[in-house]
Amino acid sequence: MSDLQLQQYLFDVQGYLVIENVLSPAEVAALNQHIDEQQLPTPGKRQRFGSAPDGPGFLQWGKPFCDLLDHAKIMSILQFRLGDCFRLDRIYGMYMRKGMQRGGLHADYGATSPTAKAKPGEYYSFRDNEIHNGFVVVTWNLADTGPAHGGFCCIPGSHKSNFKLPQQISDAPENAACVIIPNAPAGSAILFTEALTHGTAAWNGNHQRRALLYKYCVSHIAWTSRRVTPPVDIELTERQKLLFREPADPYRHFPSLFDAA
Ligand SMILES: O=C(O)CCC(=O)C(=O)O
Ligand SMILES: [Fe+2]
Repeated sequence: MSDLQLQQYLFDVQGYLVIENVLSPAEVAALNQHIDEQQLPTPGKRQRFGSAPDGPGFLQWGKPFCDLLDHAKIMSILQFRLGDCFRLDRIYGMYMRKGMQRGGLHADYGATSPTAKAKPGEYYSFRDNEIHNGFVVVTWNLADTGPAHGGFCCIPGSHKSNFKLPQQISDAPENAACVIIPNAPAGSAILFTEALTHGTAAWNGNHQRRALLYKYCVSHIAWTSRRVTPPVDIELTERQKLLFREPADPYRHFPSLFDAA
């Protein structure tokens, strides 16, 4: 079995995947250096930086941020759920310092999504026109995250759940054995479907959490009516430019990203 088949199996079963050593220590250091240069306020009430839409967000901070848009190690995994035609929907960075509290568990699609009409404990039958998995996030870890520190947390397999998240788990995810904080060292990428029930665990690390989140949609759906715009004066490849296109029907009005590669 190829590595890709293994990744496909695990991504399908778990709803997320951690790929280690995608970025070298030098690449991680370069991205962190660019972030340092922004002189952002100390993380506190705010956990996010460099968000877009609107504008290009942190992509404007340097080419290394743009190189991640279609990094070779992630494209074939994005293709599992998004097919050949997808677009960049939004981006933001996350930073946290010791003592920062957790966020709530959530899912954007499926039984636990805010728009689902599922009742707790009742089987939720999916309708044909429901969007389940059209949205995949790539989180680039610029600092170690995992059970000892905090960071991204999720309920593996929950993207396939037919029942709404029970209130007990939502109230105290830190006490629920089904909620895990995957080990994801600096230089790793976490890919997850937004149908997965996930969230942010409290940060206990002595170091600052730093992550860059790139969120991709199948080409014909969009999360908002606002768009990430390409950075100014940074040269993008033809394939990277496609990621900034307006939503459109795959193939007919939105080209395959894999022909241009
Ligand atoms: O990495 C995290 O802390 C979770 C971020 C999140 O909730 C999301 O990307 O939708
Ligand atoms: Fe989320």
